[in-house]
Amino acid sequence: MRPPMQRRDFLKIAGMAAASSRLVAQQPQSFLAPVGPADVAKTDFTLEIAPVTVELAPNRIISTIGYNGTSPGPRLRMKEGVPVTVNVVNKTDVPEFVHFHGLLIPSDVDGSEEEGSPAVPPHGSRRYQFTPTPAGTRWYHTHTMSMDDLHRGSYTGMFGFLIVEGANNPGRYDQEHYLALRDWEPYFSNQAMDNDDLDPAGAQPEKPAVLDTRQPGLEVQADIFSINDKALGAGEPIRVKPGERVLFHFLNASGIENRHLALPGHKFNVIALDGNPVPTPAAVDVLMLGPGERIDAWVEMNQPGVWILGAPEDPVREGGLGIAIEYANQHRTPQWMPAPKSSWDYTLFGNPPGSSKPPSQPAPAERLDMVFEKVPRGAGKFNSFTVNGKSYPHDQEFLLKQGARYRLTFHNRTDDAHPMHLHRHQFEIAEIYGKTTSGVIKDTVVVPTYGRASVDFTADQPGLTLFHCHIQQHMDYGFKALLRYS
Ligand SMILES: [Cu+2]
Repeated sequence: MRPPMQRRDFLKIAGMAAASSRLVAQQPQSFLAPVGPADVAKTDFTLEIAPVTVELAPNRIISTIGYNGTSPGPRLRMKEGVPVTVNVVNKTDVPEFVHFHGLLIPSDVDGSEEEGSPAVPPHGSRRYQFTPTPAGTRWYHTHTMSMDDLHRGSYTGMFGFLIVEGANNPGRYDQEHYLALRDWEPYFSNQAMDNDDLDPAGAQPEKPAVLDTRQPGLEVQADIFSINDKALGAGEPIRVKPGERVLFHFLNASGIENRHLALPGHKFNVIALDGNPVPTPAAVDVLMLGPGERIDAWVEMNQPGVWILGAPEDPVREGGLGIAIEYANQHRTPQWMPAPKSSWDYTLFGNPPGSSKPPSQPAPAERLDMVFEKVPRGAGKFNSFTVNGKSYPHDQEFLLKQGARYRLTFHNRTDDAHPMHLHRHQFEIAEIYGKTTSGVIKDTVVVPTYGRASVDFTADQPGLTLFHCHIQQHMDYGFKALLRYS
């Protein structure tokens, strides 16, 4: 570890007036700048990886790595089925990978070292060419390992929305906003805050009879948060009028923690999960997004006032995870009210149980089971993780027959809820929280603490396929597996 005084990244300069005024001059444009040419679907893109500064608030300036001088990076808007070229220019001293999350594309352009995608060399460039599919809210981000370096991988500012335009019709809306949730200046802690208590405390079928009481390792934590590039209170509010319907595209771009969101007095009408329209749109008080997940939801603006759309947990919201929603002609400090007690439940959005709608596919005959376990301090100061008792890469464990449909069952024997991501494929949630469902198509699912979940997918994307926890530290210390086509 480098001594703190030599850290170039995540430079906290609160109170250093002279330095901050110099850095303010370099601040990147707001992510929600007026819609311009960048918002038109294109076929050629350039992403330049280089140091950036992010002014979260006037006294909170972060120095990190970003794309095209900003963090989040530019919103990439592509058309489904129309081939694109993404030129990635790496102006840093280390190899980089750009992963296109949620797209069904070949291994060599997926942007994962494990799958054999070539790196973008230091001070070099690489061209990714692929045909974007399916339509929906996707995103792109670095896919390097961080290990014990909190200035690499998903701790940096290298992330952005990627929109694949298709025929999906989100319905009528008056405004549209893309909001990415982030944390900054992470550090190691043995007091990691647990924000998972808003989730179903019900079925814990994988809870061991005797719990592991060994001292756990250091985990990554953060106290500074933002939505896009602004901490709560520092950016422009979202200005609305009574009766407007506002469509939000949320992304949890954190590499650390599952997050919740609420807007006092309003409900979120969830229409898509991970960019895929859900069979049963439903209104909820609180959203939950694991790292990597997206939610598209519209809100009917029918409670005039000035409100905070933000994290229900006070330290997280007060640390910056929020944005003001300001109704016309309302002038006051943004208000927060505790959200009604609520459990996030993916099955709410599935085909209704007992409905005449059949599951979208019959239950697959092919089964793969994965048991997730945590080894306290299995990696020195840090915990390590195993899948089926073994560490990565599971050479012969997970062999896929092309064209077959699989049921993948996750047994989470750890005391954490993990956002599990399958590259280059989408899966349908079949069972979670002890309930069965169908029709919810995702690429990332949060498997509850000591919980079990089953997902079905068709092996129709030949090539190495990475499967991993989207919490950076967990992935780096073993929480991943490589699926191979036989
Ligand atoms: Cu995890």
